[in-house]
Amino acid sequence: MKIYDWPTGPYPARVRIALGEKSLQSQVQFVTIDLWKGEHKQPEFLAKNYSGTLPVLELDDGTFIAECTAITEYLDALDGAPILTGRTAREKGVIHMMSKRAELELLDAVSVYFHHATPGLGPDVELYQNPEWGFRQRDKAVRGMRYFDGVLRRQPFVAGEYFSMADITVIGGLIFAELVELPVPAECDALLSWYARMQERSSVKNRLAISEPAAALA
Ligand code: GTS
Repeated sequence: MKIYDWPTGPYPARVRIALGEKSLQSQVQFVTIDLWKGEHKQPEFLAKNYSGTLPVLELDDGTFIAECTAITEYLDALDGAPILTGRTAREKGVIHMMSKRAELELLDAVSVYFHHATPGLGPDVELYQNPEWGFRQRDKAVRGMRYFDGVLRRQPFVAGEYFSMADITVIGGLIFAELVELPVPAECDALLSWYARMQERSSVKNRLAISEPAAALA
């Protein structure tokens, strides 16, 4: 399998964490697409993913799978023992709902803030910006942080009792928030202590190391 990504990107982080959780790192070859040069908007890449976003998984039969949720579902199903996307119908429904909510209320909102109300990827890549929309989405993201803080006051993980894709999506949101210097409100102590715990997981800690050549890791 190949994964096209930008190693430090928050969305790519989601798939890198999923690979770590499933111990699939050695089965993937990474191809870097330079976001800052706009390589993801060039026809060669758009032919792989119409949306012009990263990451994209390419299977050995030439199938391309984009969208972090879809890639995670694929990776999780490979060994017939899903641990990230739910084992029962109930788990699958709740995890999907919470992951979608983490995209809508947090991660995608931070992303819109970055692309619209900050210089984003620079003038050559950001061809249309709407700062007012960006700032609204920034405020939405902070509201999302408060929502997930409330969730994590009641349960240890975003979708309940187990680590899942929904945790990974919130982690992606907080990685992006750090990059754009959007702090989690100090009173969101449940979210902050959950995030400190998440950063101790090896899949999260080692997500950048997994695409380095073996020699560089020695
Ligand atoms: N819905 C997509 C998914 O879940 O995979 C969104 C993917 C996405 O926005 N990826 C970012 C991207 O390609 C990568 S990163 O910002 O996290 O590194 N952004 C570039 C752009 O121009 O939108």
